[in-house]
Amino acid sequence: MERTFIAIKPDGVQRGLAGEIIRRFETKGFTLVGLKFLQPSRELAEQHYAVHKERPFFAGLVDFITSGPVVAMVWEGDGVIASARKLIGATNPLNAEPGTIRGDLGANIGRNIIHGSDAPETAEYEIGLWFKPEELVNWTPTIMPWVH
Ligand code: FUP
Repeated sequence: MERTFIAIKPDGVQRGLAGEIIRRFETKGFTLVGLKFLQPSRELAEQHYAVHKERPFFAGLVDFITSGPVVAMVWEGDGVIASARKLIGATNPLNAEPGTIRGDLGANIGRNIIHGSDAPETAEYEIGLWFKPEELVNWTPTIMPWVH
């Protein structure tokens, strides 16, 4: 079963959107297997966004993601990596379709509320970066036969 890493960024937490965002993943039918609330260290943020380290927005991005608490999660389900990206919407909330999290709730590329892994390799890397194996719960909700 596929897993992806999702983080509600400091703007989403500060705006009180955590419950709304978690609800969208739950009602879609995905399974929560990891959840923690933390203010990321600079080291963690720099590792998380390592692919962007040469980009002009990197320092500001790290400042932002370390500026307050984040809800870090691992969600599981068939095709969850690509599906989560669809639920999240385009990187720039101004281009994100209505109905998506960024399209409905965000208005600025630098304050785009949520992160979701973009591919299986990044999902594996990010889950390993943010969670220890024993922090992930292997379980199957009894509702699953009704979803799939
Ligand atoms: P996404 O995968 O949709 O989160 O987007 P990217 O990995 O391309 O970018 C990571 C984060 O960098 C985005 F959430 C917002 C930030 N960013 C900027 O601030 N400016 C840019 O021009 C591009 C990305």
